[in-house]
Amino acid sequence: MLKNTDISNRFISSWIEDIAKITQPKEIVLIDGSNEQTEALRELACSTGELIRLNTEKMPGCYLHRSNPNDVARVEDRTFICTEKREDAGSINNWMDPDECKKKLTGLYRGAMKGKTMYVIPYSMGSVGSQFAKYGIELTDSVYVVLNMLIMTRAGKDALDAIGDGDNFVRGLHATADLDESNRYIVHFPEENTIWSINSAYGGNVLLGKKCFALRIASYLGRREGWLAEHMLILEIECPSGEKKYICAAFPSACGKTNLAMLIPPSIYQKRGYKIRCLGDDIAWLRVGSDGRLWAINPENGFFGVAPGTSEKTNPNALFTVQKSTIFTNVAHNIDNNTVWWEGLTDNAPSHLTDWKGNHWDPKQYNKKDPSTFAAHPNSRFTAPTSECPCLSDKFNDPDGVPISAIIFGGRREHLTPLVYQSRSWQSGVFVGSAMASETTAAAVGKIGIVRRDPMAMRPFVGYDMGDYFTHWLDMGKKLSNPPKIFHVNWFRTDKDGRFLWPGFGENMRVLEWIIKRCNGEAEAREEAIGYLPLDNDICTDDLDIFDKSTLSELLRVDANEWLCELDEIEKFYNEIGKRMPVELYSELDCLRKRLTD
Ligand code: SAT
Ligand code: MN
Repeated sequence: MLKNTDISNRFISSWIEDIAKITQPKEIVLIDGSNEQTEALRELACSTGELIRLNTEKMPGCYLHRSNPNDVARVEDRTFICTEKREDAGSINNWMDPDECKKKLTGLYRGAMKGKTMYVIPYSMGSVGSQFAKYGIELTDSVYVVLNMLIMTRAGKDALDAIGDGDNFVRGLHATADLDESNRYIVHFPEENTIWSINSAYGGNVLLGKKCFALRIASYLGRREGWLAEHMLILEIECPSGEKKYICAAFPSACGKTNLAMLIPPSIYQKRGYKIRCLGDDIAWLRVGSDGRLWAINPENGFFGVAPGTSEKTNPNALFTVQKSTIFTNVAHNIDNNTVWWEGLTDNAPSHLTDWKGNHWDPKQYNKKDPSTFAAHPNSRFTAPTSECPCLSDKFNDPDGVPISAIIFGGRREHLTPLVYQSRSWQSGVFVGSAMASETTAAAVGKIGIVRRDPMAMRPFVGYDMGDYFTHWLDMGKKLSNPPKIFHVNWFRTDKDGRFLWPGFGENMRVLEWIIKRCNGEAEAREEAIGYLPLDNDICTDDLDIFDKSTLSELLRVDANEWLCELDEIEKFYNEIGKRMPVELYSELDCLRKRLTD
């Protein structure tokens, strides 16, 4: 039944046979990564209406896809970690008994691919052959998933060859089924290197190389093998001296990782010779190098970025990237010129739009405060190849990765956390990461704008117990003779009228400069209970016309009472994590409480 070539690896072929017996596809097609096959699949998707080909002159190789309106974001309450023992999944994750789960889902998978093609996608996370690389195979009945995976991962023959005759690959199974929300499941069997997904066809639920493998399964493997899989962007800063430094930064979904990773420095910084280049916007795999430093790669090969808000002003590099070879999901369609639009792309909407659900869009109905009136869905996305990114670092494909000087944690907080501060040590940096919280966004189904604890921006993505995860972070620090310095930033602090105090976007370069100077021992700091903060003149505000120094003082203010309340919340969260919470972090918490009350 398998088309193209037969697969000689018997672990793969017998697994495919087993799955085909259950799902009953009419045929099975191996994805080889060739241009011919990819083009034929695009044609097929256009003929069925799954994709709309956009203006070939203005946006060559670009397509629009609309997902089912009930299926527009990750579904955390339907995401499960199925370990043999419940306690190994931890108290933060949803858990199901692996046997029970398989029984239940096998029922749902039975006959789910009848009359359809099952595609076999071999893929590599990381450059094929790199010491960081890990391999997977996704079986799916969705052409949209295949075309996205071909952008997001290194998929095709090379990955299959790299797996060779072995059994060391992640088995991913996805069936669209009938998109029934009440039977939507995203389940992980970390002990068996296996992922099952059903009844969704959207983003992180179905592009199994991304959150499911590169974070949930990989974090589990990383703990076992002594490395880290993190929800982090990676960027390169070229300093005026020509020296290049690398930074990782963890922010929850839809908090500006893509924007920071592709930042264009303000003109005064450009004149001084600063350049920023991107290595990744979502995921980093981190290993201890033989030099005692932490080395990172981005295991992905594309960007699955949030479209709304992306503009010539906020992220010109991303906008350039998505002009070619990009799949847009749930953005608005500009029917006059067959291009795309989303809120924030331009100040005014074009006159004739079809909204993300495929209906005529009436601009008169538009209400800025009501996302249900938007032309594009707030979590609409672009899937774009890294190769189209004009500021991609030439280290992107380096199999050894890049050495990391600084790790930044950040969240979306109206109050409390200052613009930037540095932790005192690796251990206190792990505390800072563990205590992260952020207001929720449209990237996951649920209420928006609620503060929730989101340690290391990994709450939805750690494939095992959260306490063990923190212990693993502490252990990693012990193996690093030259660890990165750890910082926390907050671009989202507001004044009493709810306006953002900090301009953000390219201006974040001013904060990055302080961070790099701290790493180089070139900037002073004032010591506060929570860590080290910049002295008033150490964040450059030249050329920031609408900005006065009192705003900066407000941005860097630490309010002991607010922090004491926060510590109570952190402690509650630690208690929720339970008995595997490392004592070191409770002791960080106690010491901070003491410093704040002294
Ligand atoms: O849908 S994804 O999980 O891939 C995107 C995100 O939430 O960061
Ligand atoms: Mn993400």
